[in-house]
Order: sequence, then structure tokens, then C-alpha cells
Amino acid sequence: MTQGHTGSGERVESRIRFFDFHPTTADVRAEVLEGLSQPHKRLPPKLFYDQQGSRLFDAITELPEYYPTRTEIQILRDHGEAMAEQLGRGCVLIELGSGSSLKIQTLLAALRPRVYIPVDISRAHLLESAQALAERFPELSIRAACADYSGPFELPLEPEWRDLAAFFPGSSIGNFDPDEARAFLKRVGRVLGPGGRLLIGVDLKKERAVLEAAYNDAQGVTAAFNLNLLTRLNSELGADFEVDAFRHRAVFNEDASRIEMHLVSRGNQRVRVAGQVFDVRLGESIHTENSYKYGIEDFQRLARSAGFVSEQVWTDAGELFSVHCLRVEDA
Ligand code: AVJ
Repeated sequence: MTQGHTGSGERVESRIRFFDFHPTTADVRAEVLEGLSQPHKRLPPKLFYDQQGSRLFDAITELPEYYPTRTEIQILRDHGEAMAEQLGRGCVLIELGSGSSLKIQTLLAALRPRVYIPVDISRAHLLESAQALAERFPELSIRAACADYSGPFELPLEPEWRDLAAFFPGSSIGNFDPDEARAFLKRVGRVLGPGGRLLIGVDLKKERAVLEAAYNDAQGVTAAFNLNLLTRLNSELGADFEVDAFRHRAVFNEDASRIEMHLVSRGNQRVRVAGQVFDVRLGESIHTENSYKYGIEDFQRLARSAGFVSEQVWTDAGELFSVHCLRVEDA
């Protein structure tokens, strides 16, 4: 566990501690090379979130077609008191994939956690957000952890802390295949311990047109977000992708109940990535993201299979999105 500096003013600095668990260094290269060597080329969606990607993602959340963020925030606003009660006031609150820490602000006043632990893979974004949050909530103690939660991960927890709760908004659970989602939930359950609670946002299955519009916005922000992955590999792994030679494609795969994002090659091309050569055919795609959509009962079943009891679920009137409170089953 390394402790870094926050780079902020002293007033704020005393309430933020930064823990860098160094995600994405040597593993990125290996993961990228492995993904590109598959018969169906793929790249992990966590690589979207470099500084530019995090900015583009924030822009996505404000698009008229992208309903999940604003719908979830409305649900959090409408039911924040009930959620805080369910999670337990004064708890130790871990947020996985905290990004800009916007959603948590709808809960902080009601929840008053004793410490807030935002966890994010994007170091700069995490620090910026933690500082802004510390300024807005002068009473809040923050331990920011830079880590990759898509595999086993560490957290800056004190052994005597008991009442742990986790917040995992945004339907980021949708990036995992159901088996990975189950394994992830089990890991979270082990961290929380028996009786620990998880408040989790889950996007709901709905008509194809609504889903596909959300990932094919008219302004092309989602396309830029998808393509930025290649720009990032060019600068960080010395790759030579010709970004303009790929186009964004997002479709709903109904059988698998997921939106799939791809980068489709506009021609036959040869790319070098970290010293390795890959041929990409005209029309061939690099699969960059899955975003699973669940029915409420489907998700509750998944949670149960990971050792959680479903305590409560809140949705919007249009049933576009759901927020679940889950409790880790007693051992
Ligand atoms: C952050 C994974 C929930 O799947 O909707 C948004 C990411 N990708 N537009 C989602 C995303 C394209 C987002 N998650």
C-alpha cells in the first residue's frame, strides 16, 4: 500500500489520503496482445478510461439519447433517504468506479459516511474528483484508491472497520459477462462481510431502438469514445492504428441481452502493437465492450447465486433503470 500526495490545498489535503495500487502497467500490454490474438479480436473496456476517455464518458452521460445516467440520478434523488437508511448511516462507504463522484453526492447528505473510499482506475480523474468532493463536503473524510476492480483488488481499509457498504452505480456491472459478474459480486461480498450491503445500479432490458440509440448518439460522442481506445494504444503502447480506418458500431445482441460495441475496419490493414504485427481484414471487427441489460428478476437471481439477499429495488416510472439494495447473506 503506497501513499501518495493529493496535490491539493492544505485544508483539503488533510482529509484526502491517496492510495495507489498501480493498476494497468505491465498487464495492459499483455491483455491487449492477448485480446488482439483471438480469432475474434477484442480489447477490454476498462482501457476506455484514460484522461480523454473519462472526459468523453462524462460527455456521454449528458447526451439526450443516453438515458441511464440521468435516470439513475433521478432514482437516487427520489429515494436517497430510504437508501441511506438501508445502507446504514455512518458506514464506511466504498464506491467502485467512482469516476467523477457525481452520483454519490445525491446520497452523502443523507448517509454521512464515516469515510468515503472512491475506487477508480483513472488516477488523474480520481484525484480531481476527490478534491472537488472534499471542497463541497467539508466534513467528509476520503481515502481515494486507484485500483482495477475488474480482477482481485486491494482496498485501504482498517481492520477494525465493521459496517462496510458499497456503491456500484452506472450499470458498470453490465461490462461483465454473467459469470464474471457473479465472481465480481462474490469478491465484493467477501470484502463487505456478512450483513454488508451493496447498492448497485443495473440497466434494464428494453426495446432495441431505445438501447441502440443510447450507444449511437447523433453527435458521435460514443463513436469518439470507442475510437479513443485506439488513440490511447497508439500513444501508450506505441501502436500504429490508423484511427480513421475504423468505424464505431453498436448493436443490441438480443440472445445475449447485451449491447455490443465494435470497431470495424474500413479496409485490409496491418497494425503494429508493442512490436507485434496484426492483420485486420476489411469488415473485421475489434470487440471493445459488452453492456448487459437485465430484467429485475434476472438480476436478483444472479445476485442470489453470488451470496446476496435482495432487500429492495427502486426503478423509475418508465422502468428504464433499476437500483438494488443487496445484503451479504449470513455465513
Ligand atoms: C459505464 C459500462 C455502464 O455500458 O453504458 C457508455 C459505458 N459505453 N456508452 C455503458 C458506455 C458506451 C457504460 N458503462
